[in-house]
Amino acid sequence: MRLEDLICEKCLKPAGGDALAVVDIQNDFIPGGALAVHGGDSIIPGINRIMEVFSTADLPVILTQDWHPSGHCSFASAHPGKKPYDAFKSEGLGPVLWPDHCVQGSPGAEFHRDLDTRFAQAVIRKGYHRDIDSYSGFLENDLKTRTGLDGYLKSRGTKRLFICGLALDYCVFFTAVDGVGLGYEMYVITDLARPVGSPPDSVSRALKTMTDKGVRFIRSADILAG
Ligand code: VGL
Ligand code: ZN
Repeated sequence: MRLEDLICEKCLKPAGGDALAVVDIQNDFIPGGALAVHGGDSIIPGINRIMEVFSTADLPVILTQDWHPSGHCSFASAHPGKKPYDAFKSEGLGPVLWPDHCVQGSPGAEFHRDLDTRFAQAVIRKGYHRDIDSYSGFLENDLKTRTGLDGYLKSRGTKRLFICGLALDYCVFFTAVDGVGLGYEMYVITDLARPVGSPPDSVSRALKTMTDKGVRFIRSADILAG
């Protein structure tokens, strides 16, 4: 299954009840960063355009920000003898360990300078508990601890959430699946997301699971400005 082949919705105009979440457009996920996602920078201009469409229509735009303390449990450096991208599976961690990334207050944790953060009304930070990782913007990997995103969206009347950003096979994927579980209609904007691709089956697993759970896919060009 390839992202380009997924069935896409056509020509949809954002309206009341819609919101946009932009996932982890931070220096460490951009080429040159600690956990670089191939082509991560190439989606930023398109993300700015779509954020403008939502904010101009007075619809919620939320940024998520990976925000780890130093020594975070998801870092290979916290596990003696392990290297970044080594396979690792334990409660709420894995399937691989990561390089140190998005350390709180570090330049790598900052939003990329080209991201136009003026269009966002809320920033949800995640992954700030040293012993729990959080791929999803809604729920930490213990599947209990909430980030507050659901409360924010519900209080702004959101029913349908569009997501884009990095990385397709981790934070975008888990946010999309949790969103469905919390009752949102979820749309991944296919041309505005890029994967890490580690381990090698991470993208195919993510696409299959999202499809099975009822996540929908749309191209940014099919989201119409008002
Ligand atoms: C992410 C791996 C580790 C992501 C965050 O934003 O997708 N991936 N931390
Ligand atoms: Zn992380």
